[in-house]
Amino acid sequence: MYLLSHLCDTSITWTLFFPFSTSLSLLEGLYCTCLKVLIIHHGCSSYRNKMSLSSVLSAEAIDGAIKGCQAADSFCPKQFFQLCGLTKKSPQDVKKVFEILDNDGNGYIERDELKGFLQRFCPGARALTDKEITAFLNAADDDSDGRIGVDEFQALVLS
Ligand SMILES: [Ca+2]
Ligand SMILES: [Ca+2]
Repeated sequence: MYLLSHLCDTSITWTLFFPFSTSLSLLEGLYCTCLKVLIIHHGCSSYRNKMSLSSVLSAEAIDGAIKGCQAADSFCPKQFFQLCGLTKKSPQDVKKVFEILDNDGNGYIERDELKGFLQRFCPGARALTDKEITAFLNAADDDSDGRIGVDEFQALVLS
């Protein structure tokens, strides 16, 4: 990937230095290559985002936490965070997990994102029930705006 982007940068520099000796089709080709590299880069960064959960938590701990709340309405956020090992992590690591759970990246975890909470940890896990989502919000939503901010999430996990 580095090699590709390096190559792309070199091509841009090259066309800047020799703008008139380069044929239009070659420029178009380079433009397409750069676009492709950008697309590949973008794809990789979202892939990295998805992967960083396992860089914070071990697969075994996540598995244990998911197994601990398999039955509907048995999910307890505090217990889940303890079992998956997040309560022992740094505020920065907790923030990383928050950013993964904030699927649309608007800075808050909302009800619909809480519904797929377990699935962010394990794709095959069940959805949270309405009752569990409400209990989750009640436990975390200190300013009562109906969503969980990063401070509220860190406080819930680390307190
Ligand atoms: Ca969100
Ligand atoms: Ca809130």
